[in-house]
Amino acid sequence: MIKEISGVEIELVKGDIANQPDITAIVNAANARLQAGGGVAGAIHRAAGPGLEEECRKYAPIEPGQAVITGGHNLPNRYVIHTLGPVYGVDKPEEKLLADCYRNSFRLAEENDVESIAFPAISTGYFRYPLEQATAVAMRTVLEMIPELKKVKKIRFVLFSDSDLVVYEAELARLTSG
Ligand code: AR6
Repeated sequence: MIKEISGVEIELVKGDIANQPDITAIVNAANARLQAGGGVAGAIHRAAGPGLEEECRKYAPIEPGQAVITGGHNLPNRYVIHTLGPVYGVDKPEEKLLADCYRNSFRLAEENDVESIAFPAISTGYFRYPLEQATAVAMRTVLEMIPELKKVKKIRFVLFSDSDLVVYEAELARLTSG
């Protein structure tokens, strides 16, 4: 699904965040230490190679809601934006912290002239944020940010399963209808 809002394209796809060659910056659902780990972070670090962990060392540790930017190393993307989502039920207030992840990622994207950015569903894996709730926060925050964006022209959400994609599609349709 693709929707254009105020000149910015929002695209929802099923896929692997580490395989988005046409995107300037991909966002990593990182851990505080900015190390490889599993899920999204594992996939990104595997594809980027050891240079990424090395570059990350100087920024670690980060706090929930914070974001930092590095090069893409062996990835096809110019940048990786690493953000730490809240652990559901532990890091509070979780809605604000999750929204901060998206806001701070956009801030770094804008500062670095990023035209296209791809997000995974931050916090919805190992960090157990219920997908429907996380989707609502992600989508609402993105729609709030769009009027402030000067550089970013394309926002892609990369979902890992068909069922996750359906939830995102329903939320985007709901928020942009009428
Ligand atoms: N591409 C796109 N989405 C993916 C991929 C992929 N390659 N792999 C998983 N997902 P998670 P979190 C989906 O756990 O909850 C790590 O170990 C997944 O199905 O990667 O923020 C880190 O080191 C889920 O919907 O991120 C941290 O310690 C979503 O991406 C911790 O997990 C996020 O899953 C971060 O946990």
